[in-house]
Amino acid sequence: MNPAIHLTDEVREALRDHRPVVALESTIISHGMPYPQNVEMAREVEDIIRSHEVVPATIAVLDGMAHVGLTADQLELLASSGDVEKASVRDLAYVLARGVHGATTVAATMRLAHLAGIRVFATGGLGGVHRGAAGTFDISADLTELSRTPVAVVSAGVKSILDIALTMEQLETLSVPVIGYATDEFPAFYSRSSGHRVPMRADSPAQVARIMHTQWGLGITAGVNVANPIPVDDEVPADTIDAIIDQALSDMGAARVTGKDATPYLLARIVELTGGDSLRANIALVRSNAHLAAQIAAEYVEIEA
Ligand code: PSU
Ligand code: MN
Repeated sequence: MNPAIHLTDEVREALRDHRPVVALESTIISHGMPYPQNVEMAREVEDIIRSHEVVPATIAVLDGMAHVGLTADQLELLASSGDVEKASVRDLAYVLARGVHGATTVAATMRLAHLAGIRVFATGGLGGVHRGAAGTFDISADLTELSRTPVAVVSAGVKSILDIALTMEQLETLSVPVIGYATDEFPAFYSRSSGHRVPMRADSPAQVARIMHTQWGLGITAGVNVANPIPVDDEVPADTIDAIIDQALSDMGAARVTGKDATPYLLARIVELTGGDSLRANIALVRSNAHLAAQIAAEYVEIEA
């Protein structure tokens, strides 16, 4: 194993014994939600994964070491310290070499999970093609990473801070299977429907695991995106959230926020503008994704056995 990557005993032993493990990202903790809801969410998601007898592995860079599996104190630090850099794959070497803390995005978490031998990853929302990308070229490296790293990412679709149609097109170009979980429609994060169809559908964790195993058996190294709609009871009505997202985007333009600060700015602004309703929905969908990812990981190790 790479000397810059530290696995907890729990994660190392599970992987050695071919027991299921689910990776979790840390940008969602440090830059995606306010304190203390962020650390409560992080702990709860780990508990959900354990309730399926699956080992959770939250991933982050601490003092220049990539950690796969974190202690309670380390989760607390990521959630509460202002001193954690947002680290996508571009930034990984830079945070590691300087010995600082980095919260890993979907892209960087996929890469480290893959290096550790983990196949399944649960999160909330993927990055994608931003609205206005034709002018700004702002397309998340999450999509690049999905095109080249064989990890299945369970998410709730993408929120409409992104251009959903262009994100779907880009995923097709990058040869990333997008599997609707028990749905024919690509979910829009806060709502179950986006008006865009998914190209594929699975109705059980075993079906998802079968697609993963088949794809990687062919030597196709792309990841897989499992699009799991937010539970019905937790949905935020589309027209409510759309107006708020438009407001947040226009505030971002006025504040001249660009680059890696764009997504964290928008997420925080949406929480403010909804008075916390968006945060409750966000936490609910992460929980639901954790349940599904744990079940997929359990099925996947059965197939590999
Ligand atoms: N979308 C969310 N919550 C998040 C993110 C996206 O609803 O926390 C985070 C994830 O870590 C994702 C990253 O990988 O933002 C994408 O950032 P960027 O657009 O800069 O690639
Ligand atoms: Mn970007």
